[in-house]
Amino acid sequence: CYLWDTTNTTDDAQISKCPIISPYLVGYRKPVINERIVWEEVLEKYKAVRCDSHFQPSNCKARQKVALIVPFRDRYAHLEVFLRHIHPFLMRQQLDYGIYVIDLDDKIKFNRGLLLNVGFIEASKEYDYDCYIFHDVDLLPENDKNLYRCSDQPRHMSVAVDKFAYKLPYAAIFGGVSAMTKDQILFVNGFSNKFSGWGGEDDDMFNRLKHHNMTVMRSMDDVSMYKMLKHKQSDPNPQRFKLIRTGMKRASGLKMKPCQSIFFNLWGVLLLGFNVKASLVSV
Ligand code: BGN
Repeated sequence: CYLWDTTNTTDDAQISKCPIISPYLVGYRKPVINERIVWEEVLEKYKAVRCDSHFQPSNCKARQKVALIVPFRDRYAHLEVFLRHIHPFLMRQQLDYGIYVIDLDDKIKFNRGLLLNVGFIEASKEYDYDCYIFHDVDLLPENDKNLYRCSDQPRHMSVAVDKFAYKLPYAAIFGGVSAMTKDQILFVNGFSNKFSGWGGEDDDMFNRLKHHNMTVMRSMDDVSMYKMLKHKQSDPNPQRFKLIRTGMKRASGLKMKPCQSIFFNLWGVLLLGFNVKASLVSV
């Protein structure tokens, strides 16, 4: 890796925009997870990545500046596999990107929403990003046609995960990997900081988006495929149901109509089983 040298930056006026679809995409490629990692080789191979985990294509101007925010706790083995997989994946998409791994003091209980908010604020201080992708460290995208960019509505990206038999577990899911612009994040005041322990902060975000009349977008499930790395189940937060129920009241003093809330969508899971079909859907 190399340090950022401002004299070396490409002059925006002299360089043309990267194509909408990068010529380097390879489509589906099974993620490599068991191979031993030799860091010297990785560093040699990806030396275009700066020491601060930032990369820009050298021959064109990326269409979006993307910050990947990765909440983290203890899973170093996952982090190595994830970084080795995601750097070449994002490079092939010709993105101008930075990766932010946000760790929490060991004394504090894991809080995904809080870590994502911190990542958003810190990344924004560093660079003028267009798009923030909130990314679990245990999810590896399998197809590079799953474009890591934002759109005019928030995107849920981990549509088809192998652990869930490549099916959407429920229509309102917003966890795993999701993409939002700065405006979208600020509009809903980010994630809730109140969800300590596993679960619910993503459902609360879904409610916030709904409440602000936004539409969650998804791509086709044959493109949005992910491999989930194996880990033991984290401790669910027993308070999460109550926090979700009262979330909108806290956020705006308003209560949601029952049909708008996650609970309505969870009923959908019970009724439809594990088989909500994902396509270009909005939920
Ligand atoms: C859901 C969790 C999500 C998680 C998905 C996928 C809750 C709240 C229940 C009302 N939601 O069950 O946070 O992303 O599973 O693992 O637990």
